[in-house]
Amino acid sequence: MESPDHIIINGYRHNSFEIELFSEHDIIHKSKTFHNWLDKRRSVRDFSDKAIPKEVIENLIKSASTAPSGAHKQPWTFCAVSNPILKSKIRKEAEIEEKESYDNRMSERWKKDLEPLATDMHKPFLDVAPWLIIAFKKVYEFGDDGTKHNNYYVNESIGIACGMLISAIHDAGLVTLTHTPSPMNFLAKTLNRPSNERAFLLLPIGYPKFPTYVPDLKRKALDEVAIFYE
Ligand code: IYR
Repeated sequence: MESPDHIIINGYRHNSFEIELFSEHDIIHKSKTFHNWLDKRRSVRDFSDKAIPKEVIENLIKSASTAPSGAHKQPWTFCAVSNPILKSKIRKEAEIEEKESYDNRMSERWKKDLEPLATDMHKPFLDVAPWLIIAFKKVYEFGDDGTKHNNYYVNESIGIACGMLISAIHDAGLVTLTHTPSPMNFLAKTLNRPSNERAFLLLPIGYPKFPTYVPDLKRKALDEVAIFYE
């Protein structure tokens, strides 16, 4: 007997959804292959200025926007900046905040923890990378009458979307960095965002500079990050 292509629940249409069912052998292989590939991702701070077509950035943002979100509100706006004047302005503003952070806001312990990464207040990648994506979270939406409606699980939702964006960037053969100049409220002003949006994460995107150097970091082993209750 054939299943209907949709049913009505609570008065709303629910479409039939099909996902290909793989054998146990295949799911072991697929999950292993995915991990091997994802494990090759590294945060990169040195970018090539080689151009990236806008279409690539559009596809990356479309991938990020497939993320699950609280009540499917998709509470995010991704601002993609390639304009060199705007990138320079963002760099200048970010470096003002970073200087203050490194000089006065961050604890000695924090700076010590960052030593292996060799970061400092200088952020040349904000000029050099061909694109910057700034993810804004939408804390609330405006109703038709101008009333404000809070969104749900906003941090979780945009965090997941950014994780998917990072995976999509890696899959495209490009590199990125999760940059969080702090405080980052200057970004809403510079990019002219409405009052319901707050900057969440800034991701420069491009090819890496060649040769590329990244810190010699190890990832935690499975038994350090997982506990099984069987
Ligand atoms: N936002 C600063 C400092 C910084 C903080 C953490 I936690 C990092 O993992 C890396 C950097 C900067 O971008 O330099």
